[in-house]
Amino acid sequence: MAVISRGFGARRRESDPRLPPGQYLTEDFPVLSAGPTPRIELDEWRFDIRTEAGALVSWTWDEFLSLPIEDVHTDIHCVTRWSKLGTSWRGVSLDTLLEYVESDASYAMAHSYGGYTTNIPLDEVRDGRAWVAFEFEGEPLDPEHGGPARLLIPHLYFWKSAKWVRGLTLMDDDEPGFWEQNGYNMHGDPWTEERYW
Ligand SMILES: Nc1nc2c(c(=O)[nH]1)N[C@H]1C(S)=C(S)[C@@H](COP(=O)(O)O)O[C@H]1N2
Ligand SMILES: [Mo]
Repeated sequence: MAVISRGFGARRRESDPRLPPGQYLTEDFPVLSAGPTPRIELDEWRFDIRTEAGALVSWTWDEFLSLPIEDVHTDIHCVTRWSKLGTSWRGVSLDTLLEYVESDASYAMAHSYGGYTTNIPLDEVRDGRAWVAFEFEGEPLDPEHGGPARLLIPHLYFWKSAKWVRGLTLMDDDEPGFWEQNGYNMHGDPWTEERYW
């Protein structure tokens, strides 16, 4: 009986409507990093947005924390097939950050301390769909998970959520970032399984 009810439980969990196709639920928080964890001192931390015309806006850590901060509750989905439901974050929305620049760009390249990059469709990160997050479950974001701050773009596969993010470069045309140059999809919608090329 115990075996049967465990199996039933597993099937029920896999058919959770919040779970995109081909994903399984995990309770832990796996660390996926392409290189070593960079350590960034808060007094050296900057977040920059450079527009396609070359204009630059730059925030220090204190300036960044004085922006409107939002609580975010969301599910996250990694292309390696784990999904985590109901995670809690705090951060500044990209809507807020993009208000500071004048731009008609359609894409952005996110740049991280350590050299990681990933391309972002700008029309999909407005309207409360993306943040620069610095807290996870009520605690400062662990360095392994991208602290001091990372992108959080939960409606795309989690490789788009650049850890240790240090800025965005706005672009008229789409360009591949680190994983996108190595076979990952240019867009990355988990609901249509845009995993690889
Ligand atoms: N800077 C940086 N950001 C990154 C990565 C990375 O290697 N470097 N990996 C990406 C991938 S593939 C995933 S699944 C998530 C993993 O985030 P986590 O380690 O907090 O689970 O971060 C993404 N952001
Ligand atoms: Mo990933």
